[in-house]
Amino acid sequence: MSDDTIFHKIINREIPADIVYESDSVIAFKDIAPMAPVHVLFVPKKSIATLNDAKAEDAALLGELMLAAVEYARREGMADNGYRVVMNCNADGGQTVYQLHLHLLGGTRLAGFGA
Ligand code: IU
Repeated sequence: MSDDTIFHKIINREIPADIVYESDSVIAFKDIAPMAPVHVLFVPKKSIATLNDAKAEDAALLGELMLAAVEYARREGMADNGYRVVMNCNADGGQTVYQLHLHLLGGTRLAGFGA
């Protein structure tokens, strides 16, 4: 399991990021290449490369990621209009950084999936 991704460097303050939330187990920062007016990444501090690598013991951590995103969406005033959370897994899912992370996207009307 890789524990030296760019996100680990952000967690360890080896490279800068615009950090908007942090707890003992989760960090959140603005995406460097935002796909929406609000685009924040919620990342566990524990090394988990992909969603495939999450174990039953990580259930609470995954819930914390989700709830931290909801809380941030509320604070940004996006709760009523809505927002999207996305987790990409492996190549076909579009994952490029192999430390699990949840994307929170909002602040505009996002295009729908599918045809
Ligand atoms: P993905 O789900 O693995 O594709 O998402 C990785 C995201 O990390 C992507 O949206 C990048 O813009 C973002 N990112 C970042 O915020 N800071 C970085 O230094 C790097 C990527 I590299």
